[in-house]
Amino acid sequence: MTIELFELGGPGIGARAADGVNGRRYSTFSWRSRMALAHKGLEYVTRPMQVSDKASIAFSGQTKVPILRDGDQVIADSFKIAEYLERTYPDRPSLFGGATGHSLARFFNSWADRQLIGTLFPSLMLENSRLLAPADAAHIRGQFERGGGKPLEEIAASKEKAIVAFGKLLDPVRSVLRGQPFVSGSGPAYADHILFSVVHWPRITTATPILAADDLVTAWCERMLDQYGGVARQEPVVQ
Ligand SMILES: N[C@@H](CCC(=O)N[C@@H](CS)C(=O)NCC(=O)O)C(=O)O
Repeated sequence: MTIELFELGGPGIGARAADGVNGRRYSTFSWRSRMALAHKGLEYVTRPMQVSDKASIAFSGQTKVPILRDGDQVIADSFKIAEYLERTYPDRPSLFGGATGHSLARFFNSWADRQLIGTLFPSLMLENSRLLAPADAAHIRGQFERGGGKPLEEIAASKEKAIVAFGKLLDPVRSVLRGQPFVSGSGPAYADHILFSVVHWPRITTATPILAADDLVTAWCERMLDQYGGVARQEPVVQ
């Protein structure tokens, strides 16, 4: 049975196709699912879609990605996808390391979504939208301007402040990484995938450096990029 991952696609870069969907994979949440699938060693087919065009995911009754289709199972939401993979493929490497790890990963997911993404991403959306097809750029602009109550250019003006605030939020992570190579211990697991998705997204959608070269989180990010045959390193960065 083929596993399919529905995710955002953007215009191509270099040798990649430039048809509006077959180039970049820039959804932070779908990177969580990508890393989880790689961790489990599961093959899948990517089904890219434009954020402004929901026709290809109408079957799911959802408007957001990632969505995983595995036979007759359709799962939306990156955390639910991780739970599904853990439940359905228990003989593969564990994403949570048991019930306690599962609960802590839920906390980590909530922290990443509410604090990390909320602090950093709005001010980077202007840069992100410049990479996208016009309809997708307009969709993203409308969404973030409604949320922020001001033009995207004004939201972007606070980028430097947002980067500093984001860096401070990562202090507990640095403290953990002083004693172990991964958030989850000696090897990566789903909490690492969650954090990685947040740090990887600015790499692949903006030219703005978020972390200093000597930051412990940068070293950890490099370790994550080396995982699973370097799957995330293959995604082109913005020059
Ligand atoms: N809680 C969801 C969030 C999913 C989400 O917000 N996805 C974004 C892409 S990164 C999306 O599909 N947005 C659709 C839209 O803005 O119309 C998850 O973890 O999967």
